[in-house]
Amino acid sequence: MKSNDLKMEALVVKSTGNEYILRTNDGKIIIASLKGNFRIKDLKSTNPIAVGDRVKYESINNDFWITNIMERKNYIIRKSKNLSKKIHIIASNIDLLMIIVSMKMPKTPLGFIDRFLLTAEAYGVPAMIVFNKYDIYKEKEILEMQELFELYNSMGYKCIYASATENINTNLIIDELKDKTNLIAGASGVGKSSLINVIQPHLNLKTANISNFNEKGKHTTSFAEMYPLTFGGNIIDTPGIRSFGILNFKLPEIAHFFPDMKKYINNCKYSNCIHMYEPNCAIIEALDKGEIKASRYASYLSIIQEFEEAGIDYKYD
Ligand SMILES: Nc1nc2c(ncn2[C@@H]2O[C@H](COP(=O)(O)OP(=O)(O)OP(=O)(O)O)[C@@H](O)[C@H]2O)c(=O)[nH]1
Ligand SMILES: [Mg+2]
Ligand SMILES: [Zn+2]
Repeated sequence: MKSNDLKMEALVVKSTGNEYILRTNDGKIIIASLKGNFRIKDLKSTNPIAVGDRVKYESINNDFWITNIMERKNYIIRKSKNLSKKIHIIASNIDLLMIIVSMKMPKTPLGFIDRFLLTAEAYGVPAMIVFNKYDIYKEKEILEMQELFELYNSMGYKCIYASATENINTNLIIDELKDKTNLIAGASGVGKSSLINVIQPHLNLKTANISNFNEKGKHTTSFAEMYPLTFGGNIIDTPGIRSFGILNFKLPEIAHFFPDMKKYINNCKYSNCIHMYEPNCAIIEALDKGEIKASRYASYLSIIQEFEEAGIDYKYD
């Protein structure tokens, strides 16, 4: 090992597909490229290097080249937009996944929340939920939100309600983010970049009104990017997505990533039960008794059906 090896280590803070922005160990920002023969074993992703990766690099004639990627602690993926067989790594080495949702303008469907949580469980990333835009909720949304707090708290997911525009509870968010590498994710227009701007005003991230026509976000943020937090830690703003993906899991494993179902699995008659048509299924019984919420089971079913439609036993969603 050369004596300057450590100096040549850096953190990937942004990738546009052909160039990589790195933060070096001494805090400098440099732009690096990937050598043509760079490969990562075992992962069919469109991007071999993602935000959050620790890499080694070398400098040749003032150009920087990434030479190695260090082992990932974890990562979060989504299905690639164009190539359905491929996946896209959103970010790696995450300490906290903060899922941003909204009860209105735009309303986040429960299925989205459950898919985000499923992926977090599958890849071992601690997750919590922030209900943003609290300032515009009426009684109906507040009641609905309270039910969701109860549901998700009972599974161990912390929930916070907040408002970026009215600066409500952003201090509670700061307490969660401090000294961690945080991935901020959620649908377009829920206010991810707006929340980050309240927490770190100097970043001045681009935000945009949601469309009046269909009350959807306009995909304002286009690349995931990591910023250092002035109070310690890092924050990754991401483009709005509908859901994450999972890879290489077998159908009977899926319910293990639903903490509210997991506790019943051992009581099913068949060890490879997928909790749909099997007799003596403990999960169906719990559902009938109201111990498992119908919305959660519906999310579970939609994921299983997608896997089945794909015609193989395991697949990303
Ligand atoms: N009323 C209200 N509006 C908010 C709040 N937070 C964000 N907004 C508005 O929602 C719109 C979308 O906010 P963005 O921060 O761009 O949303 P985003 O999640 O980053 O969206 P993408 O980058 O497209 O994924 C903007 O018009 C914000 O002003 C909030 O707490 N309350
Ligand atoms: Mg944004
Ligand atoms: Zn079962």
